[in-house]
Amino acid sequence: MQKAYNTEVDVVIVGAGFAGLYLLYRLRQLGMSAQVLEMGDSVGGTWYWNRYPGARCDAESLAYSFSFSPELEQQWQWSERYATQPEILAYAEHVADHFDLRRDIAFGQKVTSALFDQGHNEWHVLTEQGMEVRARYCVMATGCLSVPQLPDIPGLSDFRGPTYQASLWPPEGVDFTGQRVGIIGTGSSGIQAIPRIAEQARHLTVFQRTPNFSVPAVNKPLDQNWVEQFKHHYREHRKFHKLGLSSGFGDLDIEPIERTPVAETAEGMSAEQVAQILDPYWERGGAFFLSAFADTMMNPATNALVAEYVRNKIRATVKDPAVAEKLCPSNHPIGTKRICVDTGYYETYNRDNVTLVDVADDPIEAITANGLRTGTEHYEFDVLVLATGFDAMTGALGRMDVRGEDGQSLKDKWAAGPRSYLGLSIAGFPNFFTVTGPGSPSVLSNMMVSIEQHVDWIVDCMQHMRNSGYQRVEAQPSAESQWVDHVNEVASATLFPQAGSWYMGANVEGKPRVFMPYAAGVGPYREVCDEVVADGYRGFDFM
Ligand code: N01
Repeated sequence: MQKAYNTEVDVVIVGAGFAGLYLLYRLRQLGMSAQVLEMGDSVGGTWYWNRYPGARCDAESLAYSFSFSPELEQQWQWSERYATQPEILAYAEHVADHFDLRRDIAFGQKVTSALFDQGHNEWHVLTEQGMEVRARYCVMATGCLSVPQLPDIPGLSDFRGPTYQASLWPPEGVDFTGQRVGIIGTGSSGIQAIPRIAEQARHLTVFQRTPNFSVPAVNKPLDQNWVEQFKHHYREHRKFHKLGLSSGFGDLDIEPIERTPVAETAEGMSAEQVAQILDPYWERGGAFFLSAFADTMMNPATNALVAEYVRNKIRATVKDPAVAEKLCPSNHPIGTKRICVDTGYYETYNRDNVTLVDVADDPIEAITANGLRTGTEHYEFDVLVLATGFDAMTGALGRMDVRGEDGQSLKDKWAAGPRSYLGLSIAGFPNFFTVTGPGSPSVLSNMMVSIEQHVDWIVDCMQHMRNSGYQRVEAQPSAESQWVDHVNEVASATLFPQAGSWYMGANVEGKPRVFMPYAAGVGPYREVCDEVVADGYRGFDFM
């Protein structure tokens, strides 16, 4: 039975992932009341839903964790360099229990609308299940990759065997033993799932439309002596993650080191010189690989050399040269689609029970009752797995009816792409905040670092309003426009807009092509947010 919930609170929070949990914790400390509405049956957000085999984080465990409680960070023991989904979910549950957060979370509640009542300066939030909550503030902690994107392939419902979606994986897991499996999608989810499914399945056919760049994770169990020493320096590590240019990722050593790129550029270097610099990064593993040269994401010449280095690694790993060539990405600069971090991905194509089908050359025409048909062939399988991604960054808000001042709809406002001041606040939507929204570093950063920074900023703003007796805060349209221009300007100085990525909304039919995150890094972004506050909340109107 659903427990009684709070119908009138100071803050209604949508989502009980890490953002919703930390926000609830902070509000309690301030003595503000809150009600969280969560679609899932437990906490954890992305880590609650994405239970596909092989799911694990691509940021190191000791960095991908909350920093707000020294007690929590000392107490929680991570077991591997990159934590698995079950371990991260257990961590989220531990946080919820340890801080007694569940009593203000209503589970199984899908928010359908959030409407601003301007007579009372409050939000009225409704769920599909019939809950209604009124609150002074509404905070969307809905995540950036929380709305699965199904492929627009004819015949999906004709398939007679089971179909599993990576981001809606059954909690009890799936046993592929003895099965012929087909998988569509070779982004981060597919690249993590493929090696694990291949170990179990009788046969795995991978349908690849675009190859992605992937670097080895070099995952390993954590040595607890090392962890103990690392934790000794936790405060300094956190400082680097929050203020540095590495966007909160890091390449963890016991002693915190501000790692600067080895070289400003690779332009003009020979392949051998480039390899000399990149080899130690490749051997250490992880996405930090992209930080070896300062201009990888800005200079096509450096980018091309780094990309070729990875292609040569693929060629050296995959035994069949024709398969290796199919796996070599060539249609986007490295890093402009989120770089993948894998365990044994390319090696998987050396297995006898794995076939790679390039559906860029021979497009998928339809899913059939017992497999999939391309222009030239029919492939049979018993189980279909979809790892086809998300309607990223704006997907969750786009599916709700969010209305601000004068009934203005957020969908209309964002029809040509998201507009937001600092990725935190939207002009025309008073007392409404987004955590890690478009226009902030968000998906380009370690999400835990960005979540904590946004939540702290939002809670400080609420506290400022309480102390000053304000009822209402809203971004100024001119501040919002200037910020949107600045976000675009920063993006256009990079190579990011050259890829048809989900960062650009390119994976969703009809979605405006706009580079959504802020690409300047978490340190510079934090400085801007702090300056805005120091300057009397520049760009905000209070009433
Ligand atoms: O999704 P994606 P994802 N026919 O959009 C293919 C985070 N994440 O879930 O590129 C054929 O990257 C599509 O092909 P194409 C991380 O930020 C993190 O894998 O459009 N193929 C592509 O190959 C990541 O970037 C972690 O040509 C179709 C794939 O599906 C983000 O989530 C783990 C198709 C989608 O790839 C999204 O990753 C997992 C069609 N009709 C995810 N439609 C870690 O922390 C789509 N595709 C490690």
